[in-house]
Amino acid sequence: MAERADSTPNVEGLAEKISGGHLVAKALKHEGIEIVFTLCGGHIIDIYDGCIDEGIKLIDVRHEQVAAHAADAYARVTGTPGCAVVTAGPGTTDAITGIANAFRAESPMLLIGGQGALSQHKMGSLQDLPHVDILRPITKFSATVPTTERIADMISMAFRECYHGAPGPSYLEIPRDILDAKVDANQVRVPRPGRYRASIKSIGDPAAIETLADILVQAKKPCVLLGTQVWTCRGTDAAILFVKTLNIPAFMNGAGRGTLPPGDPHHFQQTRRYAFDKADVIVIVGTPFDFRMGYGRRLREDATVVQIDMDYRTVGKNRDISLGLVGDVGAILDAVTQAVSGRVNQGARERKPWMEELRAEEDRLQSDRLPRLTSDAQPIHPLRLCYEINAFLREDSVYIGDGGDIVTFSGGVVQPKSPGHWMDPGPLGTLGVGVPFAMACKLAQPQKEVVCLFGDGAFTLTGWDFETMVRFNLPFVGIVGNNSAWNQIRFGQLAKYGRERGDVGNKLGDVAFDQFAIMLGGYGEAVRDPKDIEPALQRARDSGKPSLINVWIDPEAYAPGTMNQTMYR
Ligand SMILES: Cc1ncc(C[n+]2csc(CCOP(=O)(O)OP(=O)(O)O)c2C)c(N)n1
Ligand SMILES: [Mg+2]
Repeated sequence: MAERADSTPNVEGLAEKISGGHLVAKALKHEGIEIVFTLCGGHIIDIYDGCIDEGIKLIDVRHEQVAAHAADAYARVTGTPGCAVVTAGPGTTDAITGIANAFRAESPMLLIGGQGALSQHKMGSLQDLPHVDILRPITKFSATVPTTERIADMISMAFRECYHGAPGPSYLEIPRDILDAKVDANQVRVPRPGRYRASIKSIGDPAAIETLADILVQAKKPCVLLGTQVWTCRGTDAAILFVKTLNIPAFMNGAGRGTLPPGDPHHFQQTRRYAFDKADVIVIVGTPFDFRMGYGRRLREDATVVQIDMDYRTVGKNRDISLGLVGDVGAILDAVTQAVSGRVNQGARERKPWMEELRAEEDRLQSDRLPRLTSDAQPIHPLRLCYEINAFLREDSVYIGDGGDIVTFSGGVVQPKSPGHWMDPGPLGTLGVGVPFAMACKLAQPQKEVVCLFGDGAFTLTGWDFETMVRFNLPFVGIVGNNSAWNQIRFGQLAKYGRERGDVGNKLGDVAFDQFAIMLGGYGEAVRDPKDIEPALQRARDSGKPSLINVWIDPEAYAPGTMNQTMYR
C-alpha cells in the first residue's frame, strides 16, 4: 500500500496541508536522492523549501548545463539516479545538452523543470516554452504534472522509466501553481521507497546462455570487449571471473575501463584492432556498434560475434551477429561462467598461445611508442603529458577526460587503476563535461581523488563552475592541455583544405588558465618544460584546493585516433 503524506490532523481537526514543492522533496527522498543540482528561478523555489525539510543538499551552479551533467555523473558514480532542478524556459533549454549527453550515455537521471502557471496556460507567461515536446526525443519519459496530488506519483513513474532497458534520463515539468499549491496530505499518493519498480537483473533467454557457453569452450582465439554497461550493472566481479575462468583476453572501453587493473595478464589495451582481425570468437559486452566501433565493420568478417547488452535495440544493430543476449550484463556473464564450469578446463589451456601472441604484439607496440611517451621535447608532446598523468594516478583517482585531441591521446595511455575510475562524456562527445563531472564525483565520494584533463577549448564551455568547486570546497587536480586551438577539428580542416584555407574558425587565444584558477580561489601553475609536469601535479594534489595546471602542449602533434577518425569517411 502506498504511504500517504504526513496526515496528522492539525488543531482544527483538518488534515495537514502539504505543498507541491514539499511533495517533490519527499518523492526524491524516497528514491534515495541526497543531492540536487540546480540553478534558482522563481518557478522552482518551493522545491528548495521542501529539500530543507527532507535534508536534501542543494548544489547551486552557475549554468544549468552543469547541473544536468553533474546529475548524469552522480548517477554513474553512485549507481543511483541523479537529479537536477531547473527553472522554466532558458533554465530548461540550458540543461538540454546535459540531458542529451545522459541520453546517449545511458545514464539514469531526472530533470525537473519549472513551467508557467496552468492558470496562464498559453497566455504568454514568463519563460513559457513547450518543454515536454522539446525534451521528448532525448529522454525515456517526458511529461507534465497535471495536479499537485499527482506530483510524488509521477516522480516515481519518471524514475521507473529511467530503468526501462538500458537506463536514461526522464523529464518532468511542474507548472508553478501546481508546485506552489497546498493539498490535503491524505489525498496524495506517495509511493514508498523500494516499492515502485522491479529488479532489472535479468539473464534473458537461458538457452542463449548455454549456446554461448558452448561457443566459448570451443573457441581457440576468443576475445571480449568489456564496455560501459559492465560498470552500469556493477558487473565488475562477474566480468573478472568470466575472463579468468575462460582465459580470455579482455579489452575495456568507456566506463568499463579499469574492470581489470593494468598489469593483469588478461588486460589488453593496444591490440584491439589486431585481436578483432584475428579472433575466432568476439564477445561484445555493453557496447553498441557505433562510430567508436567502426559500426561493427572492424570485426573480422567470419568471426563468431556475440553481443550482450541491456538494450534490445542495440543488439545486432549495424552488423550481423551470431548470438545476442539481452539483460543485465553482469548477471549474464555470471550465468555463462557457471554454465562452462566442469567442462574440460573450459578450453582455457588451449588459448595460451593466443594470449602469448597478443601479449607479444602489445609489448611491441608499447616499445615502439615509448620514446614519444617520454619525450623531453618543447613544446611538450601531448603523449608525454598523458604519460605523466598516468604515472600520477593512484588507486583511488577517478580520471575524467574533457577535450578533443588531448583526450584522444589520453585514451591510449591513461589507465585507471580500478573499476569506475574512468569518465568520459560518452557517445555524444560533449565538450564541457569536465567541471560538472568532477563536481559530482567529489560530492559523491569525497574520500577519492579526482583528476581531470581538459582541452583548452573544452574547459571554457563550463569553466566558470570552477568557482562552484571552490565555493563547496571540492578539491581536484585539473590539468589543461593547452594548444590554443580546437585542435581535433583543426586537424581535419588542415587535412581537407590545406594550410591556407584550413586554419579558420579553430584558433583560440593563449589563456593563462592557472591565473583563472587563482582568481577564483583555487590553485594554479603553468608548465612549459616536461620535467616540471610531475612536481606541478604533486603540488596541485597537496594544495587541497580545486586546481588547474596549465600545460602548454605542441599544437602540431595529433593523436592517431584523431587522424583516423571515421567522421569524414
Ligand atoms: C559542445 C561541443 N562543441 C563542439 C564539439 C566539436 N569538437 C570536437 S573536438 C573539438 C576541439 C576540442 O578542443 P580542445 O578542447 O581545446 O581540445 P584539443 O582538440 O585542442 O586537444 C571540437 C570543437 C563538441 N564535440 N562538443
Ligand atoms: Mg585545444
